[in-house]
Amino acid sequence: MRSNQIPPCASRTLLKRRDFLKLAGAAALVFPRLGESVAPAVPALDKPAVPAGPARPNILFIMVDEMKWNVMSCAGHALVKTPHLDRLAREGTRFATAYTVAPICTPSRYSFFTGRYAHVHGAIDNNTPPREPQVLLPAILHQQGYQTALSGKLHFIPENLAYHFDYFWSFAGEGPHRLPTWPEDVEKKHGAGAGRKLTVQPFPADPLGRGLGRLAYPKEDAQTFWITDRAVDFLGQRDKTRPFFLFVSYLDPHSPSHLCEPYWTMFDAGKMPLPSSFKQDPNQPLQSAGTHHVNDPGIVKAMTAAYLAKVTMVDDNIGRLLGHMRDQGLADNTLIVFTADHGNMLGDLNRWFKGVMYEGSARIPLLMKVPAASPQAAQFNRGAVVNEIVENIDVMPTLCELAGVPLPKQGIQGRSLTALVAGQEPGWKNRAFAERNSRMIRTRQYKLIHEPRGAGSYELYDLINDPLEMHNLIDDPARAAVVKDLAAQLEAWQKDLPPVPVIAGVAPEPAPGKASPAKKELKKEQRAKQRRGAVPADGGSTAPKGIP
Ligand SMILES: [Ca+2]
Repeated sequence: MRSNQIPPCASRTLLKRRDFLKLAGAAALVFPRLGESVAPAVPALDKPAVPAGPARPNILFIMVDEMKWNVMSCAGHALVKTPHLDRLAREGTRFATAYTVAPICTPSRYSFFTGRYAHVHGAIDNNTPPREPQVLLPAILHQQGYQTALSGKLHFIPENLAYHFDYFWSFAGEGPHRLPTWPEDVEKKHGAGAGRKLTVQPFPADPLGRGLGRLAYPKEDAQTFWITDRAVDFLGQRDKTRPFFLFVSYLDPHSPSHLCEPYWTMFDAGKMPLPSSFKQDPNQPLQSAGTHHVNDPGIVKAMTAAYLAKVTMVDDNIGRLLGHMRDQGLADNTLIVFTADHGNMLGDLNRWFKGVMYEGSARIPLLMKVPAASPQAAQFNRGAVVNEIVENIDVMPTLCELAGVPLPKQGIQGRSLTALVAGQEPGWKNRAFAERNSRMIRTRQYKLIHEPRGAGSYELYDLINDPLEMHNLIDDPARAAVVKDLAAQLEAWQKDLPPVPVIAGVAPEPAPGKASPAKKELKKEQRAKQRRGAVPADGGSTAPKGIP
C-alpha cells in the first residue's frame, strides 16, 4: 500500500476520541498521540469547512534550506547561474533585503507559517516545540478550501503529524508516514545506506569538511530530484475542483555537501575565490575544531564549489517543476514564492553555516510572482527589485491577502507586502529583527547585535559603508545615540508577546509539553533513527554532528 498513487493523508487520518484535545478559543479539532493506533475520524481533515471560491489562487511555495541571499545570478552572483530563479525574479518581484527572524531551521519555519517571531511562538531552537498551539498557514488555507501538499522538509515538532497537509512526501522520516520517503526509495534502488554513501571524500579528518563528498548514484535519484518528482505527482493527482497549496521544500543547498555527477565536478574548487572577510589565522590550527568556524582556505574553496553546484541543482529542479506547470497550464494561475529558511556564512568572517546575526546567515532570498489575472499582477509581475527591508513573517500575511483570506489584527506580527510592492506604503517598517542565541535589529543603515549570554555584549555595523560587517563600531562615541535607540527597540521587541490569533474554524496545532507522552515518543523515535544512522535529531538533514 505504499505507492505514490495512494490517497492523500487526510482521507486516511483516523483518530481516537480519547486523544482529542479541547483547544480554547477555536473549533475543537484534535490530534492523535504519537505512536498510537487510531480509530474512525471525527473531523475529516480533507473536507474543507468553507467551499473554495473561484478567486482563490493556487499557491506554490518553494523553500530551500540554508541558501545565502545573493547566491543567484539575478542577485549579482558572479559564478553561479540560476536561469530559472532569474526568470521568476524577472516575471515577479525580488525582495533584495529580506531577513529571516530566526536564522535556524525550526524557528524560522514556524515564523514563516505563523507570521510570528520565534520568542513569541516559542520554538526557539531546533528541538524546541512551540510553547502553546499555533495557527499555521496550511491549516488556514485548508479551512478555506485548499488542497494541501508537502514534498520535502517541514521540520516541525513533533515531526510525525500531518500539520494539515493532505499529502506529505517526506525527504527523510517526517510526517504521518503514509507516503513513501526518499530514504526508502533510494535504498530500494541502491541498497541500505545508499543515500549518503560516498565514493570520494576529500577532507574526512575535518569536522566541517567531513560533510563533503561524491555520491555514487545517478542525479535522478538524488533527494532534490525526488522532491520535485513528488511535487509533480501531486499536480497530476490533485483535486482539480479545488485550489492547491503546494509546499516544495528542498533540503539543498544545506549540508552535507554530498553530490552526484555532474554536480560534483561542476565547479573547480581551485578557482573559487575566498570571501573578502575571510582571513586565514596563522596562529590557529588549519583544521576546524568544529563546524561553525573555518580557517582552511582549501576547505572554504571546496565547500563553496559544492555549494554552488547544489544551488545549480536546485535551480535545475525549479526549472523542471515550473516547466511542468507551464505544460499543465498552471504557470499563469499560480502564486509562486521562492525563499530560504536562512542563509549560510560561506566563509564570511571565517564562519560556516548559520545561527548568527550576520548577513550571510540572517539574510534570505525572496522572490514572489502572482497569477496573471490577479488584481496585483501589474505591481508584482514587472521584475521589480524591492530594496526596503522585509521579514520572513511578512510572507504568510501576504499570501493570505493575495488568497483573499482575512486575518485577525491581533497575533500576526508580519505585515502584508502588497502595498509595499505597489509603492503605496510610505510608513513601511523598513527594519528587521532576528534572534537565536544573540539578537539583532537591522535598520536601513545599521545593524545592532546583542549577545545576552555571559556578561553581555553588543556589536554595531554600518551596512551602507561596511556591507561585509568587518568594522564593529560599538565603541564609537559618535554612534552612542544610535546604539541607545536600537538597544531600546530590541528590548521593546522582546517584551511584545501577542497571543495566538483566533481564526474561526482553524485549530491551533498541538504542542506537547516536555513531559508529555508525545514528547517522549518523539525522543524515542529520534534515538531509533540515530541508531540506524538514517536521520539525526536536527530533523533529518544527516548533517555532521553539531550542526544546528
Ligand atoms: Ca535550515
